[in-house]
Amino acid sequence: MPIGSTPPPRTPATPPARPSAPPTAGKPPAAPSARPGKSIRPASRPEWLALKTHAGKVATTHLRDIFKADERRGSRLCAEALGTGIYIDYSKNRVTDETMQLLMKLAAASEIGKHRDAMFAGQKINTTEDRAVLHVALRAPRSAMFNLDGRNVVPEVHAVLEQMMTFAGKIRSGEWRGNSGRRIRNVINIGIGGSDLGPVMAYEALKAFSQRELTFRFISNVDGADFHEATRDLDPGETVFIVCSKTFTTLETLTNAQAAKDWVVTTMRDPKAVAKHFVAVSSNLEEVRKFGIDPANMFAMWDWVGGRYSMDSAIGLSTMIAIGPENFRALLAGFHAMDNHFRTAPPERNLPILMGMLGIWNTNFLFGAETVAVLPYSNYLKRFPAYLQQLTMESNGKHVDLDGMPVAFETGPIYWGEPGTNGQHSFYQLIHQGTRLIPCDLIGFCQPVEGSSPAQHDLLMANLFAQGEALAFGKTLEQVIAEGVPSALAPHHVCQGNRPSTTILVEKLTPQTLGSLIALYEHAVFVRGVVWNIDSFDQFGVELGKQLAKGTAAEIASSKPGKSAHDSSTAALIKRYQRFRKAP
Ligand code: G6Q
Repeated sequence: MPIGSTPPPRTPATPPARPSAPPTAGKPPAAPSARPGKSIRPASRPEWLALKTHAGKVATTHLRDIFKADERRGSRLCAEALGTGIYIDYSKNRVTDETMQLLMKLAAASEIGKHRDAMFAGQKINTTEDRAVLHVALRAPRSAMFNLDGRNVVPEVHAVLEQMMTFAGKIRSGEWRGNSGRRIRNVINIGIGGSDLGPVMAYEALKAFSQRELTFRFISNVDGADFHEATRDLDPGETVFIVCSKTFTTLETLTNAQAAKDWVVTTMRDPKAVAKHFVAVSSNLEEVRKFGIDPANMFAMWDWVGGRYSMDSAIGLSTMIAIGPENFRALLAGFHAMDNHFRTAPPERNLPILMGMLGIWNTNFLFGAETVAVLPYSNYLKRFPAYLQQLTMESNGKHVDLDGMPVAFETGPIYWGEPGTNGQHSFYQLIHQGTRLIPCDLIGFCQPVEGSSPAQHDLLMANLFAQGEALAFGKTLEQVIAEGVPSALAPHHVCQGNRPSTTILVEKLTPQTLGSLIALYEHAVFVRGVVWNIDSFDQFGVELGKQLAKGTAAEIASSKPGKSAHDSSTAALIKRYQRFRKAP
């Protein structure tokens, strides 16, 4: 039994066999541009090795026994970030006091504090791209200083915020009119990845705070169906498009922006309509101008903000229009409060460090847990797991370390999830009774959002608490038999328990707490990246896809048969597609 109290099939003291070896696993290739030997290998740290040895002991213990031995565990193994409304209970993780001490030793040896301070100081910690990582400056108060190459970036951040506030105010009040003088009723964000997932997630999460008379839609996919469905029932004369693209070269976004431009110009029979119906968020002024958007209608962003860390930059313009400038400021204040907590709280009470290190424990030591289920008990957070997938997996899905050397352990786990209670009626079965270990993040709120029933909220939260309990303690054979289940069926009813979960309990879902919650995950991802000694801020895998699609698109469009540059499988698939496709 891999998860119950009996010994697991894999010995935690030896690294789990990689189920699907990454390209460089096995015989590591030469790393020409690497800087071998520059930094210590995480897995050879004495603190890492101590955790490995220790994991062997913990593997044979059950949460039932751990809880029985310490009545105060549930109120001891928890922490709160003051001023954020966020409390975490990590007592249902398979850790002992010794585990936590060893994890804190590994955190200290990895110099999390030093790396964190380097990020806040604007040092170029994204070494592969030679860039600073300063998303924390996006939510800093006007009086703060964040220096980049000797220049304080905060005034620029606030200048863009002012520009956003003016524009958002005009759309919300109806002062901004379309080309034919009509009021704007629809706001459509065009963007993909980091220029989409944050805005969609925040809009859904904070819908209760939004101006309900405005319609918000989000177009990301290059699949024309996305554009069609988002616009088919709208009047272009009442619609404004926010084209969000840091680079302003992304195929999907530019294709959709062009489709939007054609739709507006053709329907309104006026090329000048672009000025009233399009704004851009980008760091590429030249491309924005080339596309035909007036630079006065462009909101700047900077290369020191990674796409997946950009929802609190001008990429959040749709969010600001939806919830209003004051609420947007509260969202930023929430991010900032968690930044301050991360910066100042002692490691053993520091939420991002705790969550980051527990993730390391579950991934690298406790049976090599391959995934994390994010289970928000709030329907408003239905896009939160998708948002976290990008944040965590694009950041920490890396196979080489900062020196370019292959890592000798698992890095970023797979994040997935759905809101509770819906998931309870489907995939929770595998979490409770399957053979895999799936640590869960259970996220809940003490108060319902205005308008939803407090009685239903009690039921919702009862489910969250019940799930955490069931995952940890399960149901023994003795209990099953005592319930009168026939002995032949009894094993099927047994839930082993011992499934780890962390409960994140937030006072109420508000713009402020949402900001703090996101920053909590951002910094937990950072902590893991530091321990693994990887670059959490580049994304060359994503860029490969961007490059390849362009060449393939040109080939599909060409009617001339020629020698394909592709492998035989891809070439045959393209040929077959060309035979049956509908030419544009
Ligand atoms: C995020 C990634 C990626 C990026 C999109 C969109 O960290 O780099 O998801 O956000 O590819 O890029 P643009 O904003 O440049 O269009």
